[in-house]
Amino acid sequence: MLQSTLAIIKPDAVARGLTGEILATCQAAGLAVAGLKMVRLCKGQASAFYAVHKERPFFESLTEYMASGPVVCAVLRGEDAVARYRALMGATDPARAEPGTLRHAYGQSLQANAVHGSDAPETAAVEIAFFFNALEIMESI
Ligand code: FUP
Repeated sequence: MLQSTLAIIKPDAVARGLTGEILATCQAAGLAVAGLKMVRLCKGQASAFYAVHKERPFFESLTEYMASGPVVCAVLRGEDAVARYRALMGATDPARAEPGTLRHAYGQSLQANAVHGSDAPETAAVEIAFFFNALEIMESI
């Protein structure tokens, strides 16, 4: 099924100049870029984005980190894009991520793990709408 998912290149990866490489890897894996922007979240916006984790012990640190510098957000589209991009990202902890995955290649720690990806089609719809309006998402690419 043709799906869209939200990818975020996190502050550590943007700061290290990895945006182009990460987007190229996604495209080479058959995920088309249907929307793209760089934003700097404030702490409140990062907290809203990660609200599902607000009771977790790492929430404060995670949201500080996500607001620590610019992030690059992309709408990725393709067949089964949600699951395929999750597989391309690898495990949350880069130390456990398989070779060939983005987090294995670029992640630095459990928190600074280079990339985010939506975990289900329903979540993807909410997360895409958090960052993009309709005009900013290409219907066909
Ligand atoms: P993922 O879906 O792989 O991004 O992972 P989660 O939704 O479980 O976690 C969201 C983010 O919280 C992760 F990308 C990294 C961060 N995190 C921590 O900093 N510490 C933890 O123990 C777990 C997650």
